[in-house]
Amino acid sequence: MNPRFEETQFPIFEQGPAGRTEIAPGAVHVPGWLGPEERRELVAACRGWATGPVPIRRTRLPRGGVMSVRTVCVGWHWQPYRYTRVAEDVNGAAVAAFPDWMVALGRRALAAAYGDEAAAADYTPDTALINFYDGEATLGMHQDKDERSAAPVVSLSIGDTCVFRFGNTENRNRPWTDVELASGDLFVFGGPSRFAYHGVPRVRPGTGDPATGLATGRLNITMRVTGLPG
Ligand code: MD6
Ligand code: FE
Repeated sequence: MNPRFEETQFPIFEQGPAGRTEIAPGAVHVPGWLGPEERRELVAACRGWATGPVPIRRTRLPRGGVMSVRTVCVGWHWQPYRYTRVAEDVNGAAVAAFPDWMVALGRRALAAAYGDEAAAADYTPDTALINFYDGEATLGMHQDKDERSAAPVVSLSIGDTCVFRFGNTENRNRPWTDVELASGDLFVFGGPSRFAYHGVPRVRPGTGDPATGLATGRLNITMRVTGLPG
């Protein structure tokens, strides 16, 4: 087939409409959105951030628990339940800068999910949480509400497939929809779904693609707009 077929038929989407699923209003799943080269580049970039200036670690929770997911941040450092420039709860270092190429990637992701080029051009994420899941790691149902902005969250997954549980905006219980997020998938959370509860009840070890450079586990990158000054 003409390799430019999708581009010429559906100029505003990076995949044809069949490649996007609206899970709820404003919540869009685009399977396989990241190409092989982009997956490798993201894995390499995340490996770099994992070593410093603030090393990847399990986030401590205020009541004494520890998250099973390992996290490193860029742009702003997240700890429950606020953003700072300095990681007081880790080593006191300032987090790595949010790179311009990631702003561009976030804009392309928004355009692919919503097909709204104007909204995409306006989107300027300033922080990303990078989560690494081993085979046992899970993430409880939560809302992303520490940002002072209702701009969408862009989520990229690489490596092992997980079950992503997408709930409602009222509480952490049903109704929810379970979505399989596989390597290369894009998920965008915005509009009426921006404050929906969501979580990761399980990953599926051994389902990833080692060609990304990630032999085991799952990498998830969520870009956000903090709404914080400078
Ligand atoms: C994850 N992601 O997929 C965890 N939050 O590993 C999130 O918590 C998340 O994927 C907001 C929007 C998209 C997400
Ligand atoms: Fe979240």
